[in-house]
Amino acid sequence: MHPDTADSPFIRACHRLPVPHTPVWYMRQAGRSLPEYRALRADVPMLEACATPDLIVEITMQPVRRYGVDAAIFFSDIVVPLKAIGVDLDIKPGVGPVVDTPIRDEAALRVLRPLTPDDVPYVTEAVQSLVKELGPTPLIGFAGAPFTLASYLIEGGPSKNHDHTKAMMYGEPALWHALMERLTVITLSYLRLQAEAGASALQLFDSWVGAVAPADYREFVLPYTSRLFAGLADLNVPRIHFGVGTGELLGLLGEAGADVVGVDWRVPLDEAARRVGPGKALQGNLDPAVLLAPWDVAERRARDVLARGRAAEGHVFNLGHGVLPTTDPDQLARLTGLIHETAV
Ligand code: 1CP
Repeated sequence: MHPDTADSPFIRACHRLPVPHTPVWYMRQAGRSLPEYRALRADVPMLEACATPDLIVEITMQPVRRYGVDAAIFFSDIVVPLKAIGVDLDIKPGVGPVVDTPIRDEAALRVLRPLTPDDVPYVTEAVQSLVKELGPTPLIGFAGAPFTLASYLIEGGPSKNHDHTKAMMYGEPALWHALMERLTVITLSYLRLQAEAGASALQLFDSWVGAVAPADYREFVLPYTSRLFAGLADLNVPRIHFGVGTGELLGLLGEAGADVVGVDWRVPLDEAARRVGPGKALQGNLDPAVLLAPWDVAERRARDVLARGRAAEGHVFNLGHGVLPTTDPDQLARLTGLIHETAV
């Protein structure tokens, strides 16, 4: 980790310390909304790009150069560690992760062996290069959370209702817990190696966990997310916990033990602060689709997010989910300027 990142607005906000301006970065800031990204990726499949250190570094840097955001997010995907241990999967353009043989029984679990740094040398190498190149700008490492990874593995690809996933969770709880256990071991090693290589913060993406009810979250998911955050505590890097549609789960996400809770656009930040409880910073939560409207509309909405964010003990400005591919990069440039210029 670069010594100056500790004093950056992003890391300070995560620790709920005073900041000169509200820090801002965007989920999927590196990706299809950027022409320079599309040019680099034109002839390179997604998973090949994710295993090529020079490309990882360049794509991670693109939005930092263009927008001057307060943090970089490591360019990769949540399925990269699964691919690295031998799960037969691919990322299909326009679809997302697709698993050749979905995991639906005990025998299929065997492929989910523990991950070691030797499985992902390109991740360690790219993190180390990025930390040098970024200087005082923090690098966020990340992983998919066990529930969200389980959904891709069980369904075999993106899913609207997570039917097979919930069928296993409710109908074969022993198999479910064995799968979550293995994914927790993999995810913990993967996050730790990114921090040990120099990442300044870690974000756990539980994008699809909003599909479960609070009581089921407590029984089937919380034991694993709690263990993950506890297993990262000694690293002394801020831990961010993100999900979509998690309004009813915000209290439980707070309980899971992260330093920062991500909030999508469905719950205003002042109400989210109440639901998450004390001792946490919040990250969010402008609706990404607002950036498709004219700037004056986006500006008004962004100012409202900033104002409500003051109810939180620390606030990292972000969108409620990833940048939509059709977003005009100039909107994100204007938004970044607005966040930086607004008095805290
Ligand atoms: O062809 C392409 O350009 C592939 C599109 C793409 C990109 C740019 C995918 C496939 N993944 C990514 C990069 C990516 N994925 C990042 C990059 C860093 C950044 O944020 O700038 C990150 C953090 C992810 C993480 C990720 N992948 C999540 C969690 C975040 C989220 O958006 O909720 C999830 C759910 C995935 C799965 C995935 N990978 C790709 C797609 C299209 C999807 C979603 C598919 C679905 O709807 O289920």
